[in-house]
Amino acid sequence: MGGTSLTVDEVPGYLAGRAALRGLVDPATLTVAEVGDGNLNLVFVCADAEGRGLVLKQALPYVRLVGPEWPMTEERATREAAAITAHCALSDSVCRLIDFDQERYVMALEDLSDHQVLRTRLNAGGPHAGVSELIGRYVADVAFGTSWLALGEEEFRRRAGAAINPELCLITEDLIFTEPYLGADRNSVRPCVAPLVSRLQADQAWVDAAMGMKHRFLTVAEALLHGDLHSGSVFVRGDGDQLSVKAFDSEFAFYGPIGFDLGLWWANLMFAGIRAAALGERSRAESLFEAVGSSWFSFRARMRELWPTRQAPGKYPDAYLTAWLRLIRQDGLGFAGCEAARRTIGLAKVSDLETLDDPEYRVAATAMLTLSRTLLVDRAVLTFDDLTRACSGLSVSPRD
Ligand code: SR1
Ligand code: MG
Repeated sequence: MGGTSLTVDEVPGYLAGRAALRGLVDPATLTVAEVGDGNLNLVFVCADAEGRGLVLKQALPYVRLVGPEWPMTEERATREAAAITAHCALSDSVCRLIDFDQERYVMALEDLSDHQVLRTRLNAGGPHAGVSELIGRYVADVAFGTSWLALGEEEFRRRAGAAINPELCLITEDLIFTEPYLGADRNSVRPCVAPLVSRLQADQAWVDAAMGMKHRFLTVAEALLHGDLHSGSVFVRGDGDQLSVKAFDSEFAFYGPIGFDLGLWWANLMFAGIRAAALGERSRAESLFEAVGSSWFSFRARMRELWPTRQAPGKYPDAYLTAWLRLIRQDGLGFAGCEAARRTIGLAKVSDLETLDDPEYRVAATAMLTLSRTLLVDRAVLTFDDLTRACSGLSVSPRD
């Protein structure tokens, strides 16, 4: 029964008809707003007169950003529901799934209206202390918990087989790993950085490194990833002891290289930091660049904590973890380089850059493309201190 999109007016009746939902909110006093501002889905925020709420997310049979001319399987909702279920069992930093309607591809999700999207908070200059550490821990929890180390090899392969997501992975393969480097009609940049993009696309070291990351993305299946872990896929509320961080929107989930989730996260911190720097907020920029390393150290610490819980210690000595972490870190840096390029050049850009005026945009986009090259080409030797220095050393004053 795919293809029957809900409307705001239909939502109360829909909720009343779902046994799992009708007791959670009062359909008779419901207010409903469609707030989907992502690239793919309908999202309805529902609240009743008593202040109870939930969110419905429905997969459309096409890519919303482009329209019906780009059909897209609604099965992505089934895959997202499965990923949320698996991830919720392993981490508190995940938006909860309440119900899944397999016929209409509608998920009912925990209402996080008291949270805000991290990218919105960062663009407005809001606080981020502690967020990156929690994201590092979340990535470790779901990565380790869905890996062969926690599940055993046979169960791991069964789960990896069940979690394939070819259509959504193809979007990633095209947008993140192909088009920015080889060129595409869907690419666009403002004229002020077009010469730099042309130079990069003629830079064999950059292109080859990106193709190397595409190879990793296509061939490595370590854990059930979020698959699209940028600052628009993270809700935050509060600060300090009251901080709540919840990852959401995991429709791109698949068994892939763990560094992919880290790399997307890192690049999006860099976008936020470069934006801050371009706007003259130097110390805020530094703190965002440092948050890249913070998430890695938190990820690594949690992986080390989980390591003794692996199923077959005799088969996986401690040196295995050391080598594996090195590989994940290198992957993360390379994937960050791809995300830096794709969100600057390709389809589906980031408001961190796109809302800047031309003088600030020029320096910020130039900085992100410069970082992309450093991350990709130097990923095997780059330390987080090097990276912080590289970010901080970039020319990001519009007056430079
Ligand atoms: C056509 S979908 C474009 C992008 O939106 C999602 O957030 C993913 O990042 C995807 O690449
Ligand atoms: Mg998304």
